[in-house]
Amino acid sequence: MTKEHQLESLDSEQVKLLEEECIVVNAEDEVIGHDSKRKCHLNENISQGLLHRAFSCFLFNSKGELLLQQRSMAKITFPGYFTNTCCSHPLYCPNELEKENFMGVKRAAQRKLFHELGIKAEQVPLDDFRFLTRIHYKAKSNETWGEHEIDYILFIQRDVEVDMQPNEVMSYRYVSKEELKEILDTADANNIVITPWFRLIAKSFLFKWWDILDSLQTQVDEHTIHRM
Ligand code: DMA
Ligand code: MN
Repeated sequence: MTKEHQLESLDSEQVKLLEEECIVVNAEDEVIGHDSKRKCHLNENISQGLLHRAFSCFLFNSKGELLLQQRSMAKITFPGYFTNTCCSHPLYCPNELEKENFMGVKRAAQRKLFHELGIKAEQVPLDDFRFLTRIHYKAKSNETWGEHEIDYILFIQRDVEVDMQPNEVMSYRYVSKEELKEILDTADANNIVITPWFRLIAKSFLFKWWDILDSLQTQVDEHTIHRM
């Protein structure tokens, strides 16, 4: 199948979003340019080293449960996969490029929590997001599409109202630590798929930070980029 044919069979709303302008970075997360979401996610460019900036947001309610989502089947990368609350990319615009206090990625997270899950901005104030660290990872979704990102990990604890957007999200649920461990351990047997970045973060940082949601400021690491 040619690339043109593959594009024709993709969801039209998701194809429009491929025109978004992502922030292109080097391995030290310095901005070196910008390119379309489409170009940034084609394996043929990733194999040449193209790398972009992203965020992964983890939202907890006041009971300390984590909001999980299952990606819609319309998503071009990792359709139907279970993952953390919300992921996407800060865009190449002054608002979302701002480095000070991680404002750029926080604004992107606020924008996408609304776009994917209908969570209103006033329920997730920018100052409530905690930046924790950055990871650098690469993962193929299929032969054509994949991820290669410097991913900013953001936590937030707020009770919110969810009104999911079905083109983005197939389902969502809150889970306790024990429930999430069970989901991760039994995924293969139950034929459910978990996004590679969520698996990486769950293996490394998630549970230790989940234990101390009230004192995350002690965990902030502005300097390290974890290569995973
Ligand atoms: C991209 O997420 C970001 C990470 C950390 C994988 P995504 O594919 O959900 O982005 P978008 O919602 O913009 O398509
Ligand atoms: Mn990406």
